[in-house]
Amino acid sequence: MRLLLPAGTTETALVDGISAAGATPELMKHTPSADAEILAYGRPVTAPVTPVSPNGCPTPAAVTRAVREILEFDVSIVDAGLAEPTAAPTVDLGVDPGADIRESAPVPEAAAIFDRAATYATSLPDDDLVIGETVPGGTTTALGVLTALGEPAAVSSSLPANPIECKRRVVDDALEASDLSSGGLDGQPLQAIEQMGDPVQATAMGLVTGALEADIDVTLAGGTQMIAVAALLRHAGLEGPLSIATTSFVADEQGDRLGEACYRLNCELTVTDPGFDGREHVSMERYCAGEAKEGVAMGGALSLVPEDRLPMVLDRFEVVCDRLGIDD
Ligand code: AAM
Repeated sequence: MRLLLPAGTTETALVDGISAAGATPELMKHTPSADAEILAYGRPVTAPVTPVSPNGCPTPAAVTRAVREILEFDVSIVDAGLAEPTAAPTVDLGVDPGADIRESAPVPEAAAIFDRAATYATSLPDDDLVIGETVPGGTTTALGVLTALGEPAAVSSSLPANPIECKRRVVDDALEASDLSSGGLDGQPLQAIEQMGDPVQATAMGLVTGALEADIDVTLAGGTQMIAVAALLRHAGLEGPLSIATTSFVADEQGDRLGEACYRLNCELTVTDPGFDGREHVSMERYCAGEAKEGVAMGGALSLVPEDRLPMVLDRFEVVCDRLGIDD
């Protein structure tokens, strides 16, 4: 099994109050680079910060890393538009950061990125891939492409109180900037990413397509951003079942909408509950309060953990938090 992590950025994350995937907008551009280092080395190496929410909730990369330290799976990080350097080894597919979706073409190279990611994934030696994401602002760009495709527009948030009205305003402005109406790009997924999305979506879509072509089993590891990737794949004509693994934090927030979206997109849904409510640790309490919720393949990584090893993973998460300087 290999975890593939497309890591990138969109300037859409700079909209005030739209994301908690970083303590401040200035620090948020380092989040994907730091997430990559945490996954690869267990702590930031050259990135200036450990990504935390404004309330100090640590990045889901810390959970995925804890699982990795117990289960020891391979990881490849794909540079899907990093804006800052990372000391993690990355696969270079020549992907640039995404612009604000309120510009007319935030991902002008979407089709080329898709092709390169598909070619890369087709060549992998693995039997199983878990594909995650890290892209602050990614739930807003997910709303962007879902709206352009004419799919039900329900997305989660890294904030406990989802700033959904703010996201809708940004998406409305983005539609206007691209001279589009809702549903105007039905059946045109790469165009939807080019005009309304982010480079991580183009990369993830290509990775899944290439892997499935090579008969590699794929799990989409994430919440509503992966629902958006699944919708993009369906609009590209991909048939056959897909599979999504996400956390109970996303499932609790989304209620029936998550299962309905998976049913409509023919996606098998796995929801993992890490049992954080049974522990007294400030990071776990913050997750239980609805912060962060998912990201960096957290739900997919947790879905690999046999039940009897979950306590070991939680112990290790505490060790990782300690290493990252997060108070307990
Ligand atoms: C990724 N790194 C993170 C993080 N994510 N570090 C701290 N907190 C998170 N939540 P939004 O659209 O609200 O920004 O949520 C999406 C982001 O949150 C993604 O980067 C996802 O991987 C997660």
